Amino acid sequence: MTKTAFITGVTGQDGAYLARLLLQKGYEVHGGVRRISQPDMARLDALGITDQVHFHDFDLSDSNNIFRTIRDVPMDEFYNLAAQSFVGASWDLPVYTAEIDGMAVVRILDALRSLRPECRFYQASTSEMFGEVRAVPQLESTPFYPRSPYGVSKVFAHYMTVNYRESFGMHASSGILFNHESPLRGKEFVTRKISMGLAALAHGANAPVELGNMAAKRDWGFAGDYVEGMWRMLQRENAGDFVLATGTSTTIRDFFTYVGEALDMEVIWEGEGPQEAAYDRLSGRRLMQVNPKFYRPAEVDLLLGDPSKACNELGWKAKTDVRSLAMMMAKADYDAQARQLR
Ligand code: NDP
Ligand code: GDR
Repeated sequence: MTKTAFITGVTGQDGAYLARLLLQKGYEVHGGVRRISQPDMARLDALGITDQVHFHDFDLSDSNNIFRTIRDVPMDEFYNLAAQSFVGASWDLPVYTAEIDGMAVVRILDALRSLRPECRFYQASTSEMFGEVRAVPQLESTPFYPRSPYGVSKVFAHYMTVNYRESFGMHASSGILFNHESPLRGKEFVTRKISMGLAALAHGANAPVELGNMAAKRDWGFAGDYVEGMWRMLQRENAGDFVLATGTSTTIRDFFTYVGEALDMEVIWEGEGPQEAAYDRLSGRRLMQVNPKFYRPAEVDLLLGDPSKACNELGWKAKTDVRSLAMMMAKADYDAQARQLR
């Protein structure tokens, strides 16, 4: 029998890749879309699947809408990927972030409990819950110490997911995913900012890429690999919590260098902190300068995940290393900009 999935945040990076994966597996895919003046289907269009997804008006800020959607849309699996997902914005939008990334998750869980107790649930948890470095590498049992309103809201949603599983026997899983990127990544996130900015410089633009803290380290994987892990969590007999990560951590600085190399630049570094700058040895051009406005009020310095549990219990492993990811994103942005310039 055809399985049916509902994806919140279907227009986002992960939503698009997950929708494609589930369609390939023969699912009927339903997606929640916010009512905005011009709905943006660019990611689903890029994957060529827009006309295969059933769309529904859906907004996490409207509890009645959440209830009616769960009552009316057929669903065997519910993937909650929608969020105010930009950590940097969460200090400016703390209450909104808490509502959307925290409270709305209880509303979903409670509606599922009442209306569809058999429906399997996936919550998009995050390595940002680890926050301040307490242990390296980080795994399912590492204590949380979130460092942003985003991280705090996600910890609340994570424990609500655990609580509904333990209290009501719901099949509710939480994927603690480390950073995952792709050519479909939002333009404000650091990897995409770098790949777009360096691609523009490779095409002859002059403006160096403006960035913040270059020393932070992240465990970066490819989003296309990670959605497979989400799906596997819901196929298990028992729900649980799983870290998905590559097991390798890289500074922003090194990611920048990898993207530069993919675009035939030889990146050299000078200065430190706010004075730090990058140049291309071959052309002598300045590639990067620090703009302190991109520093965060509190930083997460080092994320490095241990995905052993996912590997052993889900048979999941990240297939794309950070250099391949940097190359994939550099090439995609370079080619896209070349098409625009034609
Ligand atoms: P994106 O920012 O690309 O996508 C977020 C999605 O949520 C978009 O479809 C957006 O819709 C939707 N959305 C935002 N606010 C609302 C709302 N109020 N009601 C309904 N929908 C809303 O995020 P990603 O795909 O990168 O991430 C998916 C999830 O995984 C998020 O929950 C994120 O916090 C979490 N996560 C992501 C990681 C990563 O590295 N990518 C790592 C760990 C966790 P619209 O198109 O209208 O903006
Ligand atoms: P993150 O991703 O906060 O880890 O959250 P982001 O790419 O925004 O930042 C990563 C690191 O880069 C540093 N940085 C900059 N970041 C941005 N955005 N812009 C800059 O100019 C810049 N310069 C330096 C940041 O300070 C930070 O240390 C992502 C999101 O997808 C979350 O939703 C998800 O939960 C986590 O990954 C895991």
